[in-house]
Amino acid sequence: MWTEIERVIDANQKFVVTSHVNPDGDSIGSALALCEFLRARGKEAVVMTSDEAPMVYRWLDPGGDMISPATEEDHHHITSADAVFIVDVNGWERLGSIGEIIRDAAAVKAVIDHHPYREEITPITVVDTSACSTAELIYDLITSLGGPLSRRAADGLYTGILTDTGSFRFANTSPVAHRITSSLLDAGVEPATVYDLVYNQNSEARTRLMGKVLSGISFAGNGQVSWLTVTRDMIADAGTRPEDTSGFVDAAMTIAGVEIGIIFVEAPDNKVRISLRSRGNKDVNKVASNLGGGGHKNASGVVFQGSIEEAVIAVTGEAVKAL
Ligand SMILES: [Mn+2]
Repeated sequence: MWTEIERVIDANQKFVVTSHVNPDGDSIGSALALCEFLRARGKEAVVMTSDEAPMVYRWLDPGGDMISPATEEDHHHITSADAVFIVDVNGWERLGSIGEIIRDAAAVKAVIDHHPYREEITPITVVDTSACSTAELIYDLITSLGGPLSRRAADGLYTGILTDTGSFRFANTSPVAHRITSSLLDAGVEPATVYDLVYNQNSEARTRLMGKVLSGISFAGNGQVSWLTVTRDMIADAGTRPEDTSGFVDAAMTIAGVEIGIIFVEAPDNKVRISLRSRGNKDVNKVASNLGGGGHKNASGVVFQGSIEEAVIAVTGEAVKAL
């Protein structure tokens, strides 16, 4: 599986490792672990992303040398690189502003991902949708090539598996994921510390906003659809930002009997950002697709043009039909 990737590593000296827009635990953890591995092999390597990495993942980069967000002055890393590794994504448009620079660069490109195949960026592509995370694939790469697996790389890979499996709750939590996790603990990862650093970092303001949002929860379809609404005023009054609502939708899914949970977040220009979650066979990808959005069966999103009231009517109507 790794023959071609190994050839790319052996044949080149200067590397850029990049990933998708809106970086998450898996994209950042995987990219940093791969970068660490390349450096341990005597290569020059740097991690670069179009969008800024969330604060909760900054501890994975104690040297602060991850370039995130990348500006125009950083593009020379790409134009002068021998090879670019693209991880946790396999579509050009999901690479953001640096996608075009990478496309035009002379560097060899290689993709390592676990998302369903979208388009060919390069013939050197390893996509395995059976992997719980890209971190699982990077772990396999590092160990298949004989290491080394440093403590820092292990922290990145553990963070990737932790976040992409929803803290070992989602259906992708496989025996392989647990076996790799076991090796990562052997390499020194401290699970309680990582969990605190990633998840127990809410601000007081976000927690108060969450209280307000949760107290307004509504239901349809005999209690099988629940939804939360967040107006721009609520976000501003709490002294928070729209991204502080991330994760709120999961609270809607903790209620017994709820099959589909939805959050409506009012955005500028008469738009509403909507996230949907579902259990089992309830397909919220279909709900989102019918309204011009998309995603996976159990997690999807839509940007709705209209008021929050109009969005609630349209989306909950589709959600009830999907029960
Ligand atoms: Mn991932």
